[in-house]
Amino acid sequence: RHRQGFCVWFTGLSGAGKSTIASILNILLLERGRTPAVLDGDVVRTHLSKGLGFSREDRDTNILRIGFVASAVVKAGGAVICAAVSPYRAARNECRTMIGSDQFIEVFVDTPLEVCEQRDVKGLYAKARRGELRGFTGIDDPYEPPVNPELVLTTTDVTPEENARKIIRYLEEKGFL
Ligand code: GGZ
Repeated sequence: RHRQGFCVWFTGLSGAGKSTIASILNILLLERGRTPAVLDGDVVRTHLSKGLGFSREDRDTNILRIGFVASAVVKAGGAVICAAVSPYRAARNECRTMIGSDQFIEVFVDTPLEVCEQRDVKGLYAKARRGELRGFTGIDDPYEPPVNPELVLTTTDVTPEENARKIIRYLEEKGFL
């Protein structure tokens, strides 16, 4: 059976909902007979990117490592889901080039900063506001939204399940599933 590799690349602020949608997407893909690799920024930072911080250089290193692993999976015909803040456009575009633009599905999880901050699941926004955490994305560090993402998801009016299904629909339309 012919199988085309692909990478679903989530980008968005901390607390935007990337990991939640990614884990539901993982389940939906499993139901369709795919067994995706999942590269979550938070998790990658405890293994592959252990010791890296949040300077631009370290973030870029983290993102390019994720992109490299993703490109290996895609070249092998696999499915891979990446979920990191990935705040810099240039690094995301390098990953797009490494993976192949046709196989790279950039998904912008467009949750407003105010909403992420209200959710503040990990209390990191509060810390950043108090000045206890420096260089926090969206507070005192940049986030560069994608210019031409394959998909833009909003999360204030759409459930994570619905958003994951939107991605499935996109993958079906493009012939990946
Ligand atoms: C942004 C930070 C920071 C700073 C710690 N800026 O909600 P989370 O907790 O789980 O997601 C964030 C995660 C970001 O790691 P990534 O590997 O996705 O970032 S990047 O793509 O920029 O390399 C957040 C936590 O780590 N975190 N400090 N300063 N997020």
